[in-house]
Amino acid sequence: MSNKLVLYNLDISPPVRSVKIIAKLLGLELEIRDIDMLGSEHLKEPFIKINPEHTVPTLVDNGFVIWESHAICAYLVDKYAKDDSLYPKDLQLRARCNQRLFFDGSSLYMRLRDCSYYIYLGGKELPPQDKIDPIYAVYEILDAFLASDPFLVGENLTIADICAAVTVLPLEIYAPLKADKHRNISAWLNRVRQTIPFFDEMNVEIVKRYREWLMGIIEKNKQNA
Ligand SMILES: N[C@@H](CCC(=O)N[C@@H](CS)C(=O)NCC(=O)O)C(=O)O
Repeated sequence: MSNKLVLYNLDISPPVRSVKIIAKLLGLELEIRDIDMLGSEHLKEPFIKINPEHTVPTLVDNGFVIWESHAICAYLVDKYAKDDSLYPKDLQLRARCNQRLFFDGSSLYMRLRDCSYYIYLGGKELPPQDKIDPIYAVYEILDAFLASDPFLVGENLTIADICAAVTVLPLEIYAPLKADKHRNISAWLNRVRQTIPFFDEMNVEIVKRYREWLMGIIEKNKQNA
């Protein structure tokens, strides 16, 4: 493969990790370019010229720019996978996969973002119950999706499983899964881990560091009060 794939990166970002996992599954080499968000590099040129929405992940494939992790994952599989199992071409399977991807982006990830921004914007403790309840409400839906199938789109792992699982891990910082209520989610997470041998390696330590970093921000916010 002669194309150079450039990925604008932030290690703690779950959507970036989904892209990295899918690229690794596809055997793609990425040139990683870190974006210093604490230094607001994402809000300045040249990054803003590449992606006016100023988000990571952003991928550049031989001059073609695409951002929004779910769109990137779909593009990478469509372009580079040897078969369509990670993002089925069958119309109804693809529609279901898209539905689960949009569910991740609009429901799971937005709740994570909401809690994290609560801390970034000065929270002196973990987010209050009115931010936690919506996470448990969305876990119920995810658990129901997984009641009849091993993966989110039936029998096989797709990009929807990867994106959603990568979001659930840091969501657990705020709302741990409950053994009695979220059995399907827990079993699915184990299945995703078993199916992708490097899944834990690419997630566990960084989520731990993310949690410690958040706790550090809470401590600083308390001192600045
Ligand atoms: N739905 C987007 C979310 C991307 C996103 O919000 N990324 C964060 C980092 S985790 C970011 O770039 N934030 C900077 C900003 O929104 O200005 C995706 O899946 O790519």
